[in-house]
Amino acid sequence: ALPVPPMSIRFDQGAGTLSPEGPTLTRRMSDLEGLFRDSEAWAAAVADGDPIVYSVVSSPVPEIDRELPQSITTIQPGTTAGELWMTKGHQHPNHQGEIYLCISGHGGLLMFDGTETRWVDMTPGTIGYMPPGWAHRSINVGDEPYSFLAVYPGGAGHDYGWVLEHGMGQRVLAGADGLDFVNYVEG
Ligand code: M6P
Ligand code: ZN
Repeated sequence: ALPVPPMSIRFDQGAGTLSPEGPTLTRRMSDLEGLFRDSEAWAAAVADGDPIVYSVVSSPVPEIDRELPQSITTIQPGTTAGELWMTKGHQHPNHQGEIYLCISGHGGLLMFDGTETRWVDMTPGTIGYMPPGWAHRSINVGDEPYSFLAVYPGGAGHDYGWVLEHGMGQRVLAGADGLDFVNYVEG
């Protein structure tokens, strides 16, 4: 990836696009293998149309050291066997920080350092801070799409295996009376 000049970047909320744009990513249910508590319900959702769970549009700022890339993630509302739709979640291999700014909808930021979990409620205007060493996953807890801006060091990277190996400490289910937080392993 080549360096880019100083620039402004516009987000079109209606279209969900950035201009100028960089890579975009669409994650369907099949991309979230091994992450939902109920793997049979996950497989049934994959078989039944494999819905889009979230998309990530990026600016053209490259993911290389000393650059500061940004992306906007939009998670659709939904549940799989009660578990709220979410991102895969990842750890930064070299333990670097990151911020999220909620743009629209209602979400939550689940963080896990291997021992403790933390939850940040995300409504428009909220900035969630992920310190170095805290794996992070975003969850749509509302009934409309949840969108947030991410800003992160270009060399941060994405370690998805860490989450498959360690989990995220907690899972977030849609309860009759709000959110239900359950232990990751035994659910
Ligand atoms: C945010 C940032 C991105 C990340 C995306 C989706 O936009 O943290 O770096 O890729 O969320 O999350 P995940 O990579 O866990 O699927
Ligand atoms: Zn990250």
